[in-house]
Amino acid sequence: MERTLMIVKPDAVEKNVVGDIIRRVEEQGFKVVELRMLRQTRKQAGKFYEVHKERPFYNDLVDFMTSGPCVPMALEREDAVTKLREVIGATNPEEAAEGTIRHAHGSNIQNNAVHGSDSHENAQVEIAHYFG
Ligand code: 3AN
Repeated sequence: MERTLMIVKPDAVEKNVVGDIIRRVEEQGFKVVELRMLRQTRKQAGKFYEVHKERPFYNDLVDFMTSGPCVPMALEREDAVTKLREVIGATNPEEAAEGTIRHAHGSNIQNNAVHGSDSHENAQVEIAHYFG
């Protein structure tokens, strides 16, 4: 069993699709093991996306992630990190495969409905970021 972090981002919370997104991951065999709703401070969101600090979209990304509440959750299943990335789909919703969460609910490359950890190591750091 492995754990990964998913965040339902502010755009998806605003669209009232938190429940649909949780249903989609539960249907794929994930167990929700931690969950909360919070509106992040700029400091929290900035730290979470620190790896993107030098990218041109960093400030807009922090604005977006602090624009409303988000719903981080820790999800557990076998091969969780890789499997969740499949269920979420490509970063750009226009390139995300049919049936993926970003295809269904993403608006654009920034407002793309959900985050999923990209490695086992980052998953552990990201889960600790929200759940200690
Ligand atoms: P992913 O979330 O698919 O792992 P990352 O880690 O490259 O993608 O990017 C983190 C977040 O930064 C994305 N979820 C998205 O919200 C935003 N982002 C990535 N690339 C761009 C871009 N070219 N323009 C605007 N926002 C972006």
